[in-house]
Amino acid sequence: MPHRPLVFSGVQPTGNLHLGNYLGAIQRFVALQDSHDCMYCVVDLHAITVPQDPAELRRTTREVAAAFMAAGVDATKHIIFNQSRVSGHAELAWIFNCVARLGWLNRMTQFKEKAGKDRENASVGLYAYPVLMAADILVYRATHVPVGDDQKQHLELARDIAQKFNLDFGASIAAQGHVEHFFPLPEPLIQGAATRVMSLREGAKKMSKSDPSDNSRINLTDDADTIALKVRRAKTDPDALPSELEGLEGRPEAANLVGIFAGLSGRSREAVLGEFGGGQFSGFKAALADLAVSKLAPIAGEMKRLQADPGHIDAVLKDGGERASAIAVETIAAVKDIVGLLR
Ligand code: AQP
Repeated sequence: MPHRPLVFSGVQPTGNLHLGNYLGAIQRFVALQDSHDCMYCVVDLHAITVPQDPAELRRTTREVAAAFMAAGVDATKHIIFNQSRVSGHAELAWIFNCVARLGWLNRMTQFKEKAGKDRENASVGLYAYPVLMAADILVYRATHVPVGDDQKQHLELARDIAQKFNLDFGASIAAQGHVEHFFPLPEPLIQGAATRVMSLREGAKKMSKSDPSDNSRINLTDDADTIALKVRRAKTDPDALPSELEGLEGRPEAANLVGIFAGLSGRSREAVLGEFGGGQFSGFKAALADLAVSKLAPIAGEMKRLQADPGHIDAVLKDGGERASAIAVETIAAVKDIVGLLR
């Protein structure tokens, strides 16, 4: 029996939500809600893999929930919640820690990038992060995961963990009367024209929350003037825009801005070049600034409105957490029986 389609994804409450998070993830969340049941999680347990100020963590957790709602996720039809409310994430992560292999985790490039040279001093949590991510998805037996391109490797690991669990416990899964593939192999949905938005200052670097330069990213909280200014100041090269995609090769900054335009407008990059190819960047940037302001400024305004009432956001997260828990406890009970843990 195939698994019921269910979408799950998460965003870390680590501050400075940006255009990359929007185009790679949050915009997709909104698009999927008409065709799927969706669960969108503020992954606060992932955030604490690096040090966080407790008061700031509470604020940014509410901010990410506000961003989901402001972008258009309907919290009454779907589930918005914060990860730490549902203990099943951490419980399943421990069991998956015992399924995943060290060699698999040693290959994770994000750990290498984030731990940097000071690897010995990184938290164990940062190293085990992808295992918790597998648990986040599989505790709901979710089938589809909309993410940016940078999460592809972690999704592959989640699939490997699901597959190994299904194989290792195959006999017990059958004896307990479950479907043969107890866990689905979750499919990454890496879609759209901008699955990897790059820094506005350096076309080879991913747009990121932790970049010290605020001009490197458009924050989801930026007002209209700031958005327009950052687009106008975005790094470009002296040549005109090409009319064909091949002309963007070796021009990362130009490629990035064309991808952002396509992502925000819902058009293909070819169509964008069809309209602006041959023209100077100044004209293209003016159109991009208008587009970015028209799409993002209303989200920033709505986020501000929602954040003025933290009690409402907390009520949404509590309600979402209760509905998520109801699904997770069933999976955890079944997993305990399969593994042989008395309950
Ligand atoms: N630049 C990006 N382009 C497209 N998608 C992106 N995502 C992140 N950056 C880009 C996607 O946003 C979702 C949430 O990401 P996250 O907050 O959980 O973690 P992250 O990838 O670590 O975010 P940052 O901005 O890169 O943070 P730092 O600076 O801490 O490294 C994910 O689906 C992600 O793919």
